[in-house]
Amino acid sequence: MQTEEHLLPTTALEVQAPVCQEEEYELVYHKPETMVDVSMHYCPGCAHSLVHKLIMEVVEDMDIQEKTIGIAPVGCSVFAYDYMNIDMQEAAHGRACAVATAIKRLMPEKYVFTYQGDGDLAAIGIAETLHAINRGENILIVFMNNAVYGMTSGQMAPTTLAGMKTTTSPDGRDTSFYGSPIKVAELMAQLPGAFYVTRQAVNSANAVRRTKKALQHAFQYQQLHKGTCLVEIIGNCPSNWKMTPLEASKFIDEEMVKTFPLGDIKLPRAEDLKNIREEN
Ligand SMILES: Cc1ncc(C[n+]2csc(CCOP(=O)(O)OP(=O)(O)O)c2C)c(N)n1
Ligand code: SF4
Ligand SMILES: [Mg+2]
Repeated sequence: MQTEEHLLPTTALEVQAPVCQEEEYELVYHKPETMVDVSMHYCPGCAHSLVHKLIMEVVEDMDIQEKTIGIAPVGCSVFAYDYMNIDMQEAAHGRACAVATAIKRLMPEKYVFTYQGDGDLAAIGIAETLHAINRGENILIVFMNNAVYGMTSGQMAPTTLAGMKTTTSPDGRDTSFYGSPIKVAELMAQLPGAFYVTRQAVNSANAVRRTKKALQHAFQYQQLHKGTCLVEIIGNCPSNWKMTPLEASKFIDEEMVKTFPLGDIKLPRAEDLKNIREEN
């Protein structure tokens, strides 16, 4: 009896698969060694995963894995400590800046950063954040602003846009009743302890590159002990915004940036940057 192989046309059997040599390929992507090699729990297209990677790329590029301590928040990114392969400490909701203050004061040679959402930082944690920056704590605050409480199913946050529908503002945020969205970066930049404040996004390739640059600068500035760095990042929440990731990216360009314009808000003075050293 004939096998299926015998029934195949001979030409199909003669086609040789190309032999690929690894060195012929250009490496265009690698997962930083500073990340744990596990799947993340985030929804598809969520900005949290991308920003985790950017932070960990900077830590890898600067070769400071052993010297970096991150503070994880409460919110969708509560498990950041499972993904970032560095020393991490979980903080209660809103308390990351207070925890970071203690760690940095005890170990001033470490690079210390908090990673916080807008519910965490701008609602329950706004007092801790403001006081830490006012004191000029030498920490980096990475502030993920996605305009909702993502983890708890999309309630209105202090940063929810005027008119934006959320589960607790089903007719759209009425600013005469709830107040206007808080512009955290502009507010905090007023404080004397703020050294570097910028607002970036990650909804396009260029925006991702700029965000990585901002994070790089903020980590380097920590060597100077001259105050707090705040990198606000306009994130997204496709699930609670009820959009596809592509629609969410468009929404950022068309709506979010009207309230939260991107760019540097407070830059260090040139004379303050003289003593930055290359870590690697
Ligand atoms: C003291 C306290 N209050 C409230 C909660 C409930 N809670 C958990 S996550 C969250 C909001 C998180 O939103 P955000 O910080 O914006 O993070 P996202 O999930 O959007 O990334 C709240 C209110 C809690 N865990 N602890
Ligand atoms: S609920 Fe929103 S913020 Fe949370 S993981 Fe999903 S998309 Fe990201
Ligand atoms: Mg949020």
